[in-house]
Amino acid sequence: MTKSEKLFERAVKRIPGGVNSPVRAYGAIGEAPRFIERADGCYIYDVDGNCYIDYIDSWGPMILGHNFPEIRESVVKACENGLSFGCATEIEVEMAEFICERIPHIDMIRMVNSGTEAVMSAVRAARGFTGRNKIIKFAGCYHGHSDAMLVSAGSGVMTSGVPDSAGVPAGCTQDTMTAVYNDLKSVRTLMEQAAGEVAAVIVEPVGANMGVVPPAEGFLEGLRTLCDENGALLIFDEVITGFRLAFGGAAEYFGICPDLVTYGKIIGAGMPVGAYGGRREIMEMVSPVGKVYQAGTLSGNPIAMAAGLTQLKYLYSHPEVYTNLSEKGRLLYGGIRDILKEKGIPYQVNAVESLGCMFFTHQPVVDYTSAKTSDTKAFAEYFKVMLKNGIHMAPSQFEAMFLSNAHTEKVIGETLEAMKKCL
Ligand code: KE4
Repeated sequence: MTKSEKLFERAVKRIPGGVNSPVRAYGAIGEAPRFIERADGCYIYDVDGNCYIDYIDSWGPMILGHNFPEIRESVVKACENGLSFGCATEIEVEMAEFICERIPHIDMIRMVNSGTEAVMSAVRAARGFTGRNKIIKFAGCYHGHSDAMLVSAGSGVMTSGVPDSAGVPAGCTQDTMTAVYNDLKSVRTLMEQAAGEVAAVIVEPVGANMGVVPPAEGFLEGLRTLCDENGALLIFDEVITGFRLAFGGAAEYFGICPDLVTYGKIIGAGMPVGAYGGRREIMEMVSPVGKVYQAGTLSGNPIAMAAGLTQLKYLYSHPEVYTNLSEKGRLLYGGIRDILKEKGIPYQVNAVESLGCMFFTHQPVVDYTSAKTSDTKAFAEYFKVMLKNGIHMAPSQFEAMFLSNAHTEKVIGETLEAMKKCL
């Protein structure tokens, strides 16, 4: 038995499924997950000494690559002053100012500890601000595991094949309505059905939890218009796209102004950080200044802020990272398309900049239903041979590949060579 297998045998006795987040369990793959010991740049190393080119990148935070020196040093330095005070600190002000002064649609921002918390809080703020209860989300989009969002969710929920979750009372989801991604008509119908009751539409501006599904031409603009016409707020869930597609995220990349935005992942550089922000009149609804309660012991934790702010400052002062990521995306996803063409395999490749994935289906993937036509068994076999060839990807068809600035042209070439062998 490998060390990973031995660890997994122990883990399943004491941790549900042996993991602290379901998708890590390789449930869709059918073998023991690799237990990781360390990571550096674009490489990750498991407890058995195997080295892999990493395309999980901790699900997005490691946009500069693992173990980035400036970030590591900022964390070590911050630790010398203590880990947590439960009091206001200067670096929280710096973080808020840094974001608000550079992202035009954010007047105020609140730090929390995960993307789930960010979404849960933004939804509550939207309901508090509008005095309405209904929320429209999209099938296949994943917005964390708060009760109201566990309806036709993507990511690990989709991977598990369980459409929703046990333990969520109907009362928690009765005000969550599900539309079809890239289908404005489905949104308009829901707006008409619940006229005057919709607090917000929440959307992943690029779907990345049903695999990668880009917004169709006019889709995001259409959501903006529908929200304005119906007095609803538009929430961009930018936990994945935030600070990745551009410093200003998908809002900047597509030129759409949401009313609220949620962040996670990159904002914490691998430390537990989420955030939600937006127009002052909405954010001033949030306690202690407003009537929408939201709190957190470790929110704005100084160590996490040190990591996140260092990463954001680097990204802002090195805009070439974004042009690099664009080029890396073209190399990788364009290379996959070339391989499929050469081999006459009609699988689908969806990508937006550094985010992308290959769907094991012959039909275009534009939403949850078309994503689900993918052959997940074929994906599992592909995943296993790619792993054997030193490529570490998300263990699910319904996730994204995350490129970092540490992935070189050489490494992308090696990845494509492995794909040629494995497809
Ligand atoms: P967290 O609570 O996991 O920090 O964020 C929830 C979340 C919210 N919104 C979007 C768009 C997200 O993608 C996520 C979490 N992403 C998944 C990856 N698809 C996290 C991986 C996991 O669940 O282990």
